[in-house]
Amino acid sequence: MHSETPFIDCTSLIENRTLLLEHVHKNGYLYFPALLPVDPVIRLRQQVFNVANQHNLLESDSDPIDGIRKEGVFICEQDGTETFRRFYIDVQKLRLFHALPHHKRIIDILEILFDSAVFIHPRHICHVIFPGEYQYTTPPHQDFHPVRGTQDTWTVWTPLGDCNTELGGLAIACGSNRSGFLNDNEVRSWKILDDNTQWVWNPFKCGDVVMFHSLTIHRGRDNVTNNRIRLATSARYQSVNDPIDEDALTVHLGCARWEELYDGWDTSDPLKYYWKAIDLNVQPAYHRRKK
Ligand SMILES: O=C(O)CCC(=O)C(=O)O
Repeated sequence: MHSETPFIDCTSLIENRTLLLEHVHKNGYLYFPALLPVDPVIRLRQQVFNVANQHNLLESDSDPIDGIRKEGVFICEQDGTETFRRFYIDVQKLRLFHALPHHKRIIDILEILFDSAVFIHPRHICHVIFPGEYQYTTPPHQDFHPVRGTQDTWTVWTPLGDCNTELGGLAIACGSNRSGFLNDNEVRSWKILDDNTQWVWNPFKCGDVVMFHSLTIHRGRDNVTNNRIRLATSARYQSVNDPIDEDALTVHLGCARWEELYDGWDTSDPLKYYWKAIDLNVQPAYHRRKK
């Protein structure tokens, strides 16, 4: 059990860039309770769980919005099963999943933070966390390792629904951004995280949002419920002027091509390929260069 203190509410800092930057430098995160209106967040929750239901992952006599997993069913991003892949592609096809990270309330804050126009990476993640099997709980990590491009990339983590102690959620190692870029294996294995690490976490309400720097160490918390699935999304943002890794412009996990995801969307939907109209400094994919 790790000691945790609650997030500091940063709402009052939004109008003052100097205070915002001070908080960011010291803590590595920004926490905004009730930043987003509940309606689109709940609608996305409903849509993702409807997809889960179509894939036979939910208890048959339950209401999909409650996210009750079918007894004995467990899937996760790392398990490499066809069941997960098929489900995840259908989640990635949801237009709202790609539209919600563009919400004005998020972009307005990041514009102040970056002091420039914001570029929204199109590669979004849906965190679908089944209960149990804690070996798959997301270990501590820095997002710069998978994301690359500029270190001044920020992640916005949005729980799709209320998230209590049992459901878990996201915890942040307060101030870990100040340690610089660390050896990924040593972070993931907890080797360089001692007992003095100050973890921040508190229960989340639907509409709350946590933002953190790409060097800030964070982790998922175990979902210790009997049968409830935890849902969250994470999206990444940077100044439009900074370099971006070309893989950040692909679909998460490479599970599909954009053409496949866009198949059922309106032909003239402006959200399709929006990044192609922006003059970006795209770098060759770091992880493919390494292979
Ligand atoms: O939602 C989770 O369980 C983990 C999320 C996470 O690690 C991330 O957004 O990078």
